[in-house]
Amino acid sequence: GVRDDGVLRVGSKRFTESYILAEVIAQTAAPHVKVEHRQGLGNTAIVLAALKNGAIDVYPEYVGTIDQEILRHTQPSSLEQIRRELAAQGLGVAVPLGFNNTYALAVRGDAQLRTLSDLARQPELHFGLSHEFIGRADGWPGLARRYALPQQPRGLDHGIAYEALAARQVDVIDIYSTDAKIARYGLTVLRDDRAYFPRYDAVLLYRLDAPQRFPAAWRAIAQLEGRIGERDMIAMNAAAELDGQPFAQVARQWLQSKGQGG
Ligand code: PBE
Repeated sequence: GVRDDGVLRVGSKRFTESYILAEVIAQTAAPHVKVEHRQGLGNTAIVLAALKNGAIDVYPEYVGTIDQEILRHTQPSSLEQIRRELAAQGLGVAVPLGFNNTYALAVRGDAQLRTLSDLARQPELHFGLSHEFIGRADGWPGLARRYALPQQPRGLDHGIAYEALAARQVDVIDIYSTDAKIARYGLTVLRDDRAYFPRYDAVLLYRLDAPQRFPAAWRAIAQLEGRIGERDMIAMNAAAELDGQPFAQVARQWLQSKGQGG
């Protein structure tokens, strides 16, 4: 159950953007409430379990992930439908942050490939895909089916995927479209010409009791709606991943640039 000790707990998944967004949420709430960031808890299933059992109150998630991975829909559903089903589990979704971070596949810039359909004609390509992507219904299994891909992917950590691709250990990786390393490594992101991937708009997934328990903090957090554009997010990811800045500092600088920092 909920530890009702007056502390607002923010969770994050184990990748750069999730840590940064959780810091933005935590620092936004900090003037109003005691807040704790429980960092890098794990994959979607683990962070969701933490939310449901009250270990955390809110975390940054993505609409496509909620729809397909959490609610197990195979067709995109309306936000209204998503809201209804989440509410039955005591959860809410709100505060769209302002950008889409979709999965996509990418290859080195010198590869003569443009679309996901092109991959089916190159069975010798080596795929190195993140573990969660390989296991997810909206990831590899459905993608391989949609595009009739014959390759067998090998699992790797998203944190080393770009380096493995550059070192030619693999030829194709899954990327998150707001990753700063796409531009840094000059990759070609393959066009999803059969419209496989849904939208992964960043939103907050939270316990329905959180806005009532932390009204002032929640009003501040709600002000984040629409404030983080795709460029902002890529720049923050770059500050952390390419320049090695700590997540909390990246979040603080972004908040200050928006006139909301302390
Ligand atoms: N992502 C990219 C999402 C899905 C698309 C890794 C940011 C996630 O579920 O975390």
